[in-house]
Order: sequence, then structure tokens, then C-alpha cells
Amino acid sequence: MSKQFSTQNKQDYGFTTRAIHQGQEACPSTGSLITPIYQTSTFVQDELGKNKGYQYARSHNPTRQALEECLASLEGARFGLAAASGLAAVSIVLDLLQAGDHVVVGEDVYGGVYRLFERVLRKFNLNFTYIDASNLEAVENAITPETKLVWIESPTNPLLKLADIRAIAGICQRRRIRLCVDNTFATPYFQRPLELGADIVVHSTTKYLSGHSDIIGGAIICDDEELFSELKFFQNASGAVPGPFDCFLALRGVKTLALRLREHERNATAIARYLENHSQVEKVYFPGLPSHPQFDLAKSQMAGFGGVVAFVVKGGLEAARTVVNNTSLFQLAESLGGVKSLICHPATMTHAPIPKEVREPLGIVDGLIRLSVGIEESKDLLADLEFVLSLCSNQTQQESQSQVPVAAQ
Ligand code: P1T
Repeated sequence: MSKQFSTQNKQDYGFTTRAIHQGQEACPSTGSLITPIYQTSTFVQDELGKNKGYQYARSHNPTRQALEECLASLEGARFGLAAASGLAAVSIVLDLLQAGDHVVVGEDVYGGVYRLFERVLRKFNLNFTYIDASNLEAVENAITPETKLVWIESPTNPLLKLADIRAIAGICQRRRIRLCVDNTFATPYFQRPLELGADIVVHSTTKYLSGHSDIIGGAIICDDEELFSELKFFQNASGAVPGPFDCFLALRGVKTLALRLREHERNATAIARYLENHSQVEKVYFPGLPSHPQFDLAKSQMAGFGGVVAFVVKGGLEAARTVVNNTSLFQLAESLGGVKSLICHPATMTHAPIPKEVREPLGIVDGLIRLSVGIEESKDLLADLEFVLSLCSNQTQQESQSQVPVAAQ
């Protein structure tokens, strides 16, 4: 008989043990060690009204179910739902609302989330107020009698600001409002919002959870059975489910989440420290730096600081262009969370959907560069940055020489 991963004491197992085993028992009929890709659209029924628990793959698929159970367990919850993308997951959560409802949103969210709220959901008479979620008073003051949901990212994309999840959960509980945390940047290895009082967690599994930049996916996790049933209804009704192969890849990725994140963080810390001391760098954003304004909060609600570092290079758009166009290892691309390092210019890439007059006061300026630090050797990544920043230094020197008045030469 094959050994079953006991569901009774599953939360007693450590994080990585659950990442490898939860929902992923060997197949009882074949012994397949690894959860198979159930590449089928439908399931044959035994007789009218009797089936083996599966009918149609939009509603249920065993590969997807394994991923959902595993992700739920990693967030310390009972229920998980996989979605076709991170934005599909966001969309399913927003399906909980009715026309006329109001949402309080942390202001520096992923540009695609802003676009979904402003350009799609506003049409259905949902209203959004954007506030600095690191300011508890701002959160409290933005709540109206119509507010049904508070939506935050922590750390935020791209400025890595934190929200005090425990305190915001307290505000929401007192007002009977749901709190949803996009935990994509931290992952459950470094932060578990449900344990801090949030009601719902969403993920873009495209990022760290799958970890290899080879799928698009999303997930929703919660611990309330009634809420889960509602979300499950919307997942099936709107139909934005991931295919079984993508679920298989996400499950494969998640097994090494802890190992990868430790490396991502080690490299990101080395890079953040290096950038902080560089003369061409105006500002560095990384929650693991003691200079981060919320370093203490980071230490109290997170078990680690993640692998994304953002910085402002001196010289604005031209200097940013020089940096992103000339790295060798850091590949110029949207997305984050994979083993290969990426570099991105939020103002013209990931956060382009946010109008300039909205994004600039937030700090998403033309000189801002976001690094998704991979797990390559840190010395190689540092050398890559050293090289491109030296190009900026040369550029600055040439500009200042060409500006010297002729009489003074
Ligand atoms: O791309 P998708 O899987 O649909 O995930 C959307 C999403 C949701 N939440 C956060 C915090 C995200 O960062 C994203 C996607 N972000 C990028 C593609 C990016 O480069 O920032």
C-alpha cells in the first residue's frame, strides 16, 4: 500500500515538506510519484448522477486540485483556487462585489491591477479610492458605508512599501469589511497574510511560486468555507482557469520555493547594499535595508525581505535607458520572481497604464529601475550593475564637461 500524506496532521509538517507533499500523494491506481498532467476536458461518468468526483475540467481537474491544495496549505489555509493568471485571480475576487460597492486600494499596485479597476470594473459602477496603505489613518479615512473590500499589496510593486497587515485587518474586522492581500512579492515563505488577519490572499503564480518564468497563472487562498464557495462559483462561472500543464509546472516550481527564495534574498540584499553606496544612485528601495522606512515592520510581519530591489538612477530617463539597455545578465523584460534576473523600467513598462500625473507623485519616476534579482552568482550580478552604472558615470562626466562655459576652460 502506498504511504499517504496524512491530512490530519498536515499543518504540523514544515513549509518545504508541505510544498513537496501536500495534495501530491502518489497516484493510487498507477503509483505515479509525481502528480500527472490530467490533459482532458471531460471525465466519463459511471452512470447518470454518479461520477468519480470530476465532470468537466473547467469545474475540477485533478492536477489543478493538487496545486490548489498545496498553495492553500502553504498560506496556512484550507482552501485554494487556481486562476488562469494573476489578473484573473484579482478579477474573481472582485466578482464578490455588487454595483455601487466601494474598494479602498493601496495606491502603488501593479499597473495591470490599476487598469482592471479603473478601465474595466468602474464601468460596472464599482468605485475605488487609492490611498497610501502604509498610513493607517489614510486607510481608515477612506472607508465609506459602501466600502466592502480593502485591497493591498505588501510589499508593493514597484516601490516595495509595506502595509501593516495586522493593523489594517483590525480596522477591517471592526468595520466588517474584507481585506485582500496580494502576496505575490513576499510569497507564503516570507509572509502569511491570513495568519495576520486578512480574509483573502491572491497571487500571480507567474512569479516566485512557479519561479522559472515559464507560465502565466494566479491563485486565491482563503480559510472561510462560505467565502471559498462563493469564489469557487465565480471561478467556474467566469471560467478563467489554468490548464493542467501550467498547474503541473507551478507544482514543480513550488517544491523549491524556499530554496530559491533564500538565494533570491541573499543576492537582493547584496545588490541593495551595493546600490545604496553608489554615487550614481539617488535612492534604493528594499525592505531588508535598515534605511527602509518600514524596516521594523518588515522584520515583524515578514520572515524575509524578498528578491525585488528598486532604485532611482541619477540622470532620469536617459540614465535609466543606459542602464536597462546595457546589462548582460539582467534581461530587459516585464515580470519578476524567476531564477533568471530581470530588469524593468516601470514608468514605461509594468506601470505604463498609470497616468504620469498619478504615478510620478507616488515615486514611479522616469529614473526608477526595478530589478528582479535571480539566483545567479551574486558577484556576476554585481559586476553587471557595476558596468552599466559606470556608463552612467561617464555620461554624467561628459555632460558636465560639455556644459563648462568656454571662457572657463
Ligand atoms: O501577470 P499576471 O499573472 O496576470 O499577474 C498580475 C499581477 C498581480 N499582482 C502583482 C503584484 C503583480 O506583480 C502582477 C504582475 N506583475 C508583472 C507582470 C510585473 O512585471 O510587475
